[in-house]
Amino acid sequence: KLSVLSPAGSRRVGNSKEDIKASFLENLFFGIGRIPVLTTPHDLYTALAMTVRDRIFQKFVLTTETISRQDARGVAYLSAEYLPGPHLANNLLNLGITPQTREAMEELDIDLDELFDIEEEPGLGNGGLGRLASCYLDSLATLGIPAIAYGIRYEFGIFDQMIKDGWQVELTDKWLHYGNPWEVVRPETAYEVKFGGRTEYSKGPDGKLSVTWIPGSEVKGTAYDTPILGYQGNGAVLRLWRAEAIESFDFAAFNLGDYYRAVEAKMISENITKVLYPNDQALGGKELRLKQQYFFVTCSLQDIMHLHLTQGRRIEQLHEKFAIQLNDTHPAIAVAELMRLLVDVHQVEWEKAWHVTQNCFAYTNHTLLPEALEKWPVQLFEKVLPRHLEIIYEINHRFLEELRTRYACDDAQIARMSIIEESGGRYIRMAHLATIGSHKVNGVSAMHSELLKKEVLHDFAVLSPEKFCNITNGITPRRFLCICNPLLAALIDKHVGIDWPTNLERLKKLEDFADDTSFQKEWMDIKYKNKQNLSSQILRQTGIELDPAMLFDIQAKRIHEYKRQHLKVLHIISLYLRLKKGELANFSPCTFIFAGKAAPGYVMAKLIIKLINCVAELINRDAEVQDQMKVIFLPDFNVKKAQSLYPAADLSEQISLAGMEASGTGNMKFALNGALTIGTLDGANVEIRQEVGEENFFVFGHSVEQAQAAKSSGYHPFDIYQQNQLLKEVLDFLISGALAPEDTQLFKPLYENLLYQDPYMLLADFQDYVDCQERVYKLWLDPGEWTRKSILNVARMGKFSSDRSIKDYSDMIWNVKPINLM
Ligand code: DL6
Repeated sequence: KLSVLSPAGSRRVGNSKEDIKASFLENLFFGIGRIPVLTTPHDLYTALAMTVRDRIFQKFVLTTETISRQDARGVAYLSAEYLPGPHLANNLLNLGITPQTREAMEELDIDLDELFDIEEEPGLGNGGLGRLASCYLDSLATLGIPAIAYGIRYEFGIFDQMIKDGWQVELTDKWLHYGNPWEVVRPETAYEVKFGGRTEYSKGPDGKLSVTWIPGSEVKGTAYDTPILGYQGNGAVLRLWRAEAIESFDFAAFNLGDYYRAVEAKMISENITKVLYPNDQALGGKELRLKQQYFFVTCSLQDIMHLHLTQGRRIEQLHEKFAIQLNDTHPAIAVAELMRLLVDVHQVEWEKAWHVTQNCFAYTNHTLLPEALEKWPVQLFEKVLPRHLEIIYEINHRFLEELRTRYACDDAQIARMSIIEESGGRYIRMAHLATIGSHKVNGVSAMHSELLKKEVLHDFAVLSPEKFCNITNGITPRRFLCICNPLLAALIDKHVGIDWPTNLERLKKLEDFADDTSFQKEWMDIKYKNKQNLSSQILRQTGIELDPAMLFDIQAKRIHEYKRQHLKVLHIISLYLRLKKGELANFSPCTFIFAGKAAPGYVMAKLIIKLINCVAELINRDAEVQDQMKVIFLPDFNVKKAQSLYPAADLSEQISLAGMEASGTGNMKFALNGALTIGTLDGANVEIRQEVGEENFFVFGHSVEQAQAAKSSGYHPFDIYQQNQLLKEVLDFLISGALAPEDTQLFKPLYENLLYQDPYMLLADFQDYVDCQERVYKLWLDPGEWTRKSILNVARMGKFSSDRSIKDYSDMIWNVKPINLM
């Protein structure tokens, strides 16, 4: 009887303005015990969130029930990071009830936009990788593919960024401060997690050897579920694990009067999910990080097995019902853990268990940067996960044996491919473990996937070419157009029809209007309004006034040397110096906007932030250039801020050194909102340029091959410095004292790094970048032509919908199909 729980007729899930208003007031009263006159804005937000949540649950329960009835094959997405962004506006959009909710709130004198502003977003990721996971979850739900996304419920997500005297200051994130109305805790969905200790071997009566892991400590992982509603329909779930003590209170210790020790275990256990590591491309080698990874992986695998077995299936069939995706190597320990669960706990024979494991897992690589390729010191591993080390040795032993016997590999190749790195200390290479334990490995853009096969995983790709494939990243057009740019979305609705959010290729129809001057005018007006909105936000936040008529040139992403924010700075300084000397002929007044966080321990990245702010200070105060240029560093870049930056950009900066950016997804978000791109031939830029047309994309800089050739023939940045007068002036300006009069040596580390090493080849690309920007300014002088190109960019972005990426994963890797809700 309980299964007929869909209260379809209830007001609680009704979609009319009246129903929404009534349930909002009910939630305010019964849910949080308030009456309208005594509420805080946060109460109002929570009551509305509860109102929306009721409606989501109705759909969610239906989806779950259908999946279980149809016994459908599903996806488990394992990711240590998610960046969902604010939920409220997204859920309203997906339920299709934004207009009536707005009206209902208006009748109560409540401004819906103010409630949107109040929401704290879950910052459970560092950048592109976490946001990609959230876009994919949105698409999985929208497409109706049975999916659970597993991760960690960090109590403190990515730090909040403040700028003080031009420097980044990190503040603790407080996303859970006022509670989280979008999640439900499932105390009964909890699993035990062991750490440390030792293993014991014993022979059973049948003569078989069995292993027991005697842990040094144990904690429990409890599930917190956030239902994720797809656009107009189905649901998926984001299941995040929180670490808790198995017993939160040690009565024995308490009775001995040791109060501190009585709660110590609880504190130590909870530490595991306390905080997100804020490094986006570098490995810490920290014990707690390894514990975090193992913690969420084992909870997730135990949960998957539980779901599988409660459906009455055999454990050996796990791979028939679940495709498990490893989002980078952060969850790669899953390969050893699934083997442990199958062999040690479920007594499956090794060969059978390995078959199940390899057929369950697929691995996505997101980086080629050597410092981001995870490897763990064997010693640390042995201390935290002794049983897993044994299992990894066994996997490796069998794998290397196969290399010798079946492929006749020589010792050098065997050493290169081994899971264990032996040079200068012993390490476990997680990318090798993930590759060997998976049936598919993919890169995230065509170029990255090729480089992956050529470089980082070359030996593996030669031996098993069929394992490797490419799935170019994508973004959800619901959040990154419908929600963030409602004016443009409405214009598109009018001219293309309303089904483009789930069929992004439909945008092609916009090509018909690219030359239509009245359409161009509407297009330009919308961009102008979006720039006005951003300007008021920036005025509020920084006190700096902007002119929306200027070209808005934006670079928003993590601060990293390979992304080359400092190349943009060198360019800005060159413009400034030339303007001051009256030498700048082809220039269009420009506002340069930067946003992004630096890893707290990344000294050079933090110096780049300081540099941007010093340049901003100098230029914004110089009356002579006031109406020519402005420089802004917008603090605390997050999903919410991103949503106002993308629609306001005229020019998107995607200027990493070719071969460094695996894909990029900001590049797609800017272009989908009508920005033209200036970029290198790196990551997904290459495919964006192919799609939008070479003539609608500003390309510059060394290609991967050229950069590699330049490096291998001996790259001498100092020679470039000496030969290029403008570049020399710009670089010397860094240490002239003009930027930091109180400390002329401040930027010397940056200056010297560029002159004598320049690992990301800024100097090699500088002149080409300056020249390319001149072409940008020339085009800006022709608003009709600029707008035509902007329209064509949007029209041709269909490929970059995350729905396309998820369809590719479904067909090429997961072999899953949408469920049928009928
Ligand atoms: O695939 C998502 C995103 C790409 O768009 C970026 O180009 C890439 O840098 C990023 N990779 C990482 C790797 N982190 N680790 N480890 O964040 O992935």
